[in-house]
Amino acid sequence: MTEQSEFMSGVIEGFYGEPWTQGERFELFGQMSRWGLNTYFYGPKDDLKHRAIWRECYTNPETEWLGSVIQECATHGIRFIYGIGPGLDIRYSNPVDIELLQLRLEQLLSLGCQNFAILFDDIPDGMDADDAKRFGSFASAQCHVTNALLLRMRERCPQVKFCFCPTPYCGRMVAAGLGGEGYLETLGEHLDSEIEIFWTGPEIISQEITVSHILEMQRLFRRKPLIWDNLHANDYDGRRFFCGPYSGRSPELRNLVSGILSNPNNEFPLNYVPLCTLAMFVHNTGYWDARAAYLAAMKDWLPQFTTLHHSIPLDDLVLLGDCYYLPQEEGFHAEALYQTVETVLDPSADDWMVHFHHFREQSSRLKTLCFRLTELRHRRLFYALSRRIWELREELDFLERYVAFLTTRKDPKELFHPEVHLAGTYRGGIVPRLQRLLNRQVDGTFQTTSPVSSVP
Ligand code: GDL
Repeated sequence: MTEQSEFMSGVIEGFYGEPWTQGERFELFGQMSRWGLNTYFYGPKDDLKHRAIWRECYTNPETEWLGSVIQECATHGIRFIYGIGPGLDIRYSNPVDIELLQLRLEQLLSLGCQNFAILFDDIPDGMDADDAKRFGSFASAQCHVTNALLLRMRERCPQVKFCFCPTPYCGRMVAAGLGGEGYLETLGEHLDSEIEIFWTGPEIISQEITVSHILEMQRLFRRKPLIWDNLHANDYDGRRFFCGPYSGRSPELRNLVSGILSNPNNEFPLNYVPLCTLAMFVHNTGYWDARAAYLAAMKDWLPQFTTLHHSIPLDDLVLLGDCYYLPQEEGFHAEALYQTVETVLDPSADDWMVHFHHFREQSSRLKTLCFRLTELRHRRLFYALSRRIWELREELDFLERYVAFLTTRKDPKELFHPEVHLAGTYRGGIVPRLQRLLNRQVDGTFQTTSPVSSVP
């Protein structure tokens, strides 16, 4: 944001859960400068001072490590943005709260930070009675606090730049009325025109962000939106991670937004392909082929997969990556595997034997790979993968046993009683049990497994 016109591209450390380590951040900055990504935004939801106790300044040891992050960004020519989220309990009409926010930002300013983000995402949708009386609307209250802070910080340092995250930060939230009527219009009108506004697209996790959607947001915001992209975030589902390519956004978008920042997987080592392909997307000229970008990035990632005894072939890594591709899309080979399993589970399917052999071959390839990954030299990478690939291996093993049972059973009514995958142990626990009470239909709606009349 040193140059208003410079397109921001990079990374948000903005997920729920354990923040990255210093070592991981420094590795990230090295990658970013190699790939030509220029912005890093510090805003981990569970840094207590980012949200829960935002009124408290950082201690000396904390300022030391934050200062070194800011320095390291500067060394790599990366813009550092510090985010603070006071929305859980701020009193918008209380001048003391604005003072405290100012103190927090001044502490960061003294460490060399000039870019700030004030975040109002994921907070209670309502205000204290005094605030409501004074401001009338949520949006006015938030604009008041943010504009006031910008003015005060400009007095300290005229170069400071601000970003703002609205309470409804995607199309679906606006449609649901979050933040109150006319929230975005008020923002467009009253938030200082130099402040960037974050937007995640039509959804929190947007499969696609179209040009027409962004044009509409530009109109409402009266400025270009700044994309906070949750495409590769996985904090909402601990069983998954996403290493598919940056996709579902057309290259024209780059002229219509002021930047694209990705809030990726919690596990830092799993972000190589997501961030590498984001960089490719940002710098791409001509047709954008997400799959080709993915395959190229996978090839670059492969050297991190050296193991004690075996080398991992690129094709195997691609197969694994395809199993953990994108939130709403499996990669090509994982989708093919799924189709094969579906066919194999129906013993009356045409060419059943062909599919059966194909399944056995793919499954054994994946299981061997999962085993080999346990010997990765890059232990952080293995630990990031470990629980997920354990589950994958277990599930394939279970399927293999089930399919073998299908081939040997005498009576079609005979039931499968696995000796290894014991009920209550395998896929046990309160969450899977609760999940089994509701069945998801193909159209996305849910149905209970037991007949229920309407609630009295
Ligand atoms: C969110 C949060 C973000 C979180 C993400 C994915 C925004 C603006 N806020 O709602 O911190 O990581 O979803 O769960 O996206």
